[in-house]
Amino acid sequence: MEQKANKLPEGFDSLQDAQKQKFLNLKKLKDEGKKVVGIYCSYVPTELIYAAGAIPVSLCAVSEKPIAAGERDLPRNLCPLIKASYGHAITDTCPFFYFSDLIIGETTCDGKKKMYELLNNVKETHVIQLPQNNIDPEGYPFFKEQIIKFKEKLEDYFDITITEDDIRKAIKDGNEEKKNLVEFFKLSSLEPSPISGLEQFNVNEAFGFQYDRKKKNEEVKTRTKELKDYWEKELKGTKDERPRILVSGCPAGGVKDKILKTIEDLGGVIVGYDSCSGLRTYMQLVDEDPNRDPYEALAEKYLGVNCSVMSPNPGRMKDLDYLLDFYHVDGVIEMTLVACHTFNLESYEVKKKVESHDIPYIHIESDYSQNDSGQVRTRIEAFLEIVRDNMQYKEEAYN
Ligand code: BJ8
Repeated sequence: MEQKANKLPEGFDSLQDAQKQKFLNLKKLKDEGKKVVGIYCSYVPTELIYAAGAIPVSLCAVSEKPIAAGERDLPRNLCPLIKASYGHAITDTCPFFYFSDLIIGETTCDGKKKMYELLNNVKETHVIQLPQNNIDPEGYPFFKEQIIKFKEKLEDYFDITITEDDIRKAIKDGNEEKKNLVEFFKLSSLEPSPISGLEQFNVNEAFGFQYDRKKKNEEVKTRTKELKDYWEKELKGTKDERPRILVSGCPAGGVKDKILKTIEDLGGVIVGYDSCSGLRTYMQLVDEDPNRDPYEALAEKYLGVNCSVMSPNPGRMKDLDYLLDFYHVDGVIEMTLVACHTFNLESYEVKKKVESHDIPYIHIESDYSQNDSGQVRTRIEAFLEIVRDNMQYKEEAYN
């Protein structure tokens, strides 16, 4: 049956060209009858959304524009990511929110979970309850039950049945995608890195808006191969003096230019991310053992996301040990968003961990505005000098 074409939202004309294209791709799928589910977090098992025949889209907002609208209902001293996400929703200026049939929230930080209560007045929002940490074994059966409830919500809402086979297939496809992305994120462990961290961030973001999973896998593999070949032919055996930086902390989409671009403009190279934007998110696969309960396997994978909302959160420190060595990191810049209490508090432990590797560390707390861009630039510039001095000192000491 032919589907009725969907309307364009009012704010469509003001979108950037790349945004328009992503949106038009999604609109085409909606016009063909595809269902869309909006999500905000790495704890949401997207396998179930695919198993429901729907497309998951990430709704975390990265623009300063909708914040003023968000502050009409939300307190001003809240994280910009939450205010911008909510502001977009109430002003209907996020094309992806506009086309989402259902929204999935999760009880991560206090700000997000309370925001979801209000968001439910704008569009139906189902909230997945998370345990407080991922080290207490009792959390896993609890989270497994939440995953089953999430599946039942999708079945009810879309009036469908999701079979175990659907879920197992989605797990298999998801693992394939994760493996390809891991290879892509491994590229920057090469010396010199064949890709800038900003480009890596942008490419990963663009992959997120490729809704055809087969095509996406092909694109990831092709781009990885191109870069690997480039390294073999042009870079292998050459020396790169740029400090290798790991960016840690909150999602960085809203401070991409202010922080990520500045690091690289000032002569650093971002080689990895200890955040929801990098290797860490894709490293753990979902167990495909046919004898294993798939909900249990999903619970194990997704509770393994070592976000600062977990308390305590020793897994992040283990991830850091791995990432610092794997990417041969020279310096760590931790970026936290203003009013993100969990990441801001955890920065104390991150600093200790990084410095135990004899690697310089700096913590920059910022928001989506440009008010502090001069100050941020000066701090990054000074930090890179410290990192360079440390690199030189180590080279002299060990050679
Ligand atoms: S798994 S990082 S996507 S919660 S909204 S916690 S910045 S105060 S986004 Fe996140 Fe999931 Fe964790 Fe990743 Fe802080 Fe702001 Fe809360 Fe935030």
